[in-house]
Amino acid sequence: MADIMKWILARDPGEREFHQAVKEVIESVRPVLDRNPGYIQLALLERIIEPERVIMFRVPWMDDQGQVHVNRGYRVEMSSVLGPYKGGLRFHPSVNLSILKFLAFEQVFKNALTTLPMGGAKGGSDFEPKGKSDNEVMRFCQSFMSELSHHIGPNIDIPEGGIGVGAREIGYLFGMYKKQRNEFSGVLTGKSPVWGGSFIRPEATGYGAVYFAAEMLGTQNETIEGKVCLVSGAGNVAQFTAEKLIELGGKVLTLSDSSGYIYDEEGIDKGKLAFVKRLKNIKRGRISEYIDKYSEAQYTEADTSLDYNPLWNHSADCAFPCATQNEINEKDAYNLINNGIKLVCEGADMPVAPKAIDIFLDNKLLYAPGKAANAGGVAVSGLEMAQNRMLLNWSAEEVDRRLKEIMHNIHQTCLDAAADFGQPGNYLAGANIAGFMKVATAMLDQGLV
Ligand code: NDP
Ligand code: 2IT
Repeated sequence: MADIMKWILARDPGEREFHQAVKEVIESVRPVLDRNPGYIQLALLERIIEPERVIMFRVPWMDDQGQVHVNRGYRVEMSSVLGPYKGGLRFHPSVNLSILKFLAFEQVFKNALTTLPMGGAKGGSDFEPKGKSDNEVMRFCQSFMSELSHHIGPNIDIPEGGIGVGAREIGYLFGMYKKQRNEFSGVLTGKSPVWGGSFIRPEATGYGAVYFAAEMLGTQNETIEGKVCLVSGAGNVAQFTAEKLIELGGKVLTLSDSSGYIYDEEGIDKGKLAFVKRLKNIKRGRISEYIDKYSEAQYTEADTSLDYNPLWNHSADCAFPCATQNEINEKDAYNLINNGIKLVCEGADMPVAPKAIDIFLDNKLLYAPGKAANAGGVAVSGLEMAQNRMLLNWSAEEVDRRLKEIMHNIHQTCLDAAADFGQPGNYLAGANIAGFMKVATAMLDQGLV
């Protein structure tokens, strides 16, 4: 096992986030390999951590002043053992191969946990959509898709949104794919329900994370009602996490973006959340503008000289990190615990750093890893694919009912796998083991390919 880490450190030097994601899974699945020593000779782990295919391409585009820019586009097709490649796109200046390999790797196990037939992939670009006009974003999306369209398809690889890629970008990407291929198909998910999307897809990741948290609390005969919650981010996942928490009687105190966070002691209610949605999704503004409207709240600017994030240093019951990777470090973990936190549920991918995870597990907190807790998003993408194949649309109630059932089943699967391998209540071990076992079984069935 140590050899595998040594191997990828030498083979992929500098891919810090990818190493972090791989190490976590390898440590969790050790007992599975002890039970199945044959997996070693078959190099199952080595095969799982090597992407089936990586596509990298130039994305030239012209801004509104006529200046040409060049970005880099990627699609990491990690595994197709359970179905066609499936996973989101991220447009953010920090995007690089390490980040997309970590996300594609996580996606393989996440998608396995949904029980739907989907392989794992992730793509994106180091393009910064913030501050760009709609026309600039459209030209970028068209250039990106003019290349990506050669590599994807409804039976091959089905991308979706993610950080920096929302309904607007999915529309432009779909339009270009359709024009290039002369084909109206379910090649992307997260489409508008007006032209082939599923109801509840925008809500699914956040709602699913709250359903998962409710399942965890249920094991201790508790509910979301009355729970004081810290939520980070102000994008898709954060908005719908907050929405479902409020609906179930929780009190949401915080939201954030990369510039800072707001703390509203009264709680962010339905009306205030509607303001945030307009601010972020239509006006494309900053979360700091919340206090212009609600002056009783406080805004704290992000301060990179601090070795902790003050958002996580408030008294609360539950924490929902919904922004990005590694947003809760060791110090934040201690701050959360000292402030009485009982549950940490990852809406984002890998938001809790490894040492912070250890602290939560050592303190017997209810801690849910993203690959289980935020799987509702990709699960409803799978339901969108199913609806596209049938050329029909289920009602919002029907999709929400299926989402709830899927989250219930993922929760149970994690608990069962953890208990089976001697770590009862450890959702991290449970998610990694259950996802890995499904992928490993399919790989054995399909031979050395
Ligand atoms: P959005 O782009 O809608 O929102 C992202 C939010 O996080 C924004 O508030 C953004 O602030 C903030 N953020 C992004 N990068 C950073 C950073 N480096 N530092 C601080 N804040 C940052 O993305 P989503 O809500 O879709 O995604 C959030 C997380 O959830 C990601 O980890 C994503 O991979 C994961 N996820 C998303 C799913 C989905 O269905 N959308 C499904 C499963 C997981 P700012 O505006 O300042 O950049
Ligand atoms: O991280 C994720 O699971 C997503 N961004 C959603 C992927 C998808 O294909 O729905």
